[in-house]
Amino acid sequence: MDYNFLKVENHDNGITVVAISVPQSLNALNSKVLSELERFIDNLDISVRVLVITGDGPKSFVAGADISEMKDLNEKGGLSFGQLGAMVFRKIEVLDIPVIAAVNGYALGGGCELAMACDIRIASENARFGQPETGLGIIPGFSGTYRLSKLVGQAFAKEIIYTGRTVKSDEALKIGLVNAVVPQEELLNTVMAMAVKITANAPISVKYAKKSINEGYDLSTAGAIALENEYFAKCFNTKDQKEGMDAFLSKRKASFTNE
Ligand code: DAK
Repeated sequence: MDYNFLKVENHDNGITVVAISVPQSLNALNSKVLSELERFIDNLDISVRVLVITGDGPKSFVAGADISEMKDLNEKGGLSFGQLGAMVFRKIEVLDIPVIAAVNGYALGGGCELAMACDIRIASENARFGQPETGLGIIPGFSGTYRLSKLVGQAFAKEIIYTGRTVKSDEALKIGLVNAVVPQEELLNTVMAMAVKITANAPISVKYAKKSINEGYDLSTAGAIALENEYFAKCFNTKDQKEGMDAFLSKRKASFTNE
């Protein structure tokens, strides 16, 4: 499939890396880029086990939503632009496979929001996070008020959003916005090693674990426990559960078939 703003690498170990590539704007997201990202997500091959999202080039993951496109929007236009981004990011969040953000530089505004829609964030030392929207006369519009509060708690989310300040990678790690920080030259290798570890496990288990964590988060304690129990039980319908346990008891490496 052809893309103008995405560079896609399909590795034969079930890992796909997609880089947002809009060099003239530090990979800012305009509606064409968002629509392309949606098409890419909708057409992801069933054999892909882990998706990695990164930014093209050494400087920026995504420097936000495209300010030149947003500048002249009215309320109706703002609503549809916000809905497009929010919908694409939600598709990423609920994908059946884990999505890792390899944050290789600026992750501002919509870039921070894109990273937060991923399951796991690994940042390079030069990564810079932030939600600078209040300085532009808007608020985060791709679900950033919600996801940042969820990830780092309301106190930090409010401070970061009200001030619009930049969060360096070491602070992002401290407040739980990212899982790890590594030197830039090690970023993709680190992410790929993590992805390989995930692909060694039973795909259905990884999928149900993701669904249980995501869907359980918005439920009551009792509801979340009941939901986990349902997904746990479903695992026993799979060949991979038999294989995983048989392999353990036979002291051999499991060979999962995603059945
Ligand atoms: N949009 C458009 N162009 C951008 C851009 C952006 N977000 N970020 C950078 N660029 C462009 C610059 O304009 C510049 O273009 P030229 O002048 O070369 O033509 C080029 O990229 C290189 O940028 P700089 O020259 O500024 O590079 P520096 O290294 O000096 O600075 C920077 C890098 C990332 C610190 C700086 O570019 C910067 O502050 N960029 C803006 C970051 C930002 O504010 N991002 C948040 C955008 S707002 C909503 C929907 C969505 C959103 C909100 C509401 N609804 C409508 C519901 C989301 C909003 C955002 O994400």
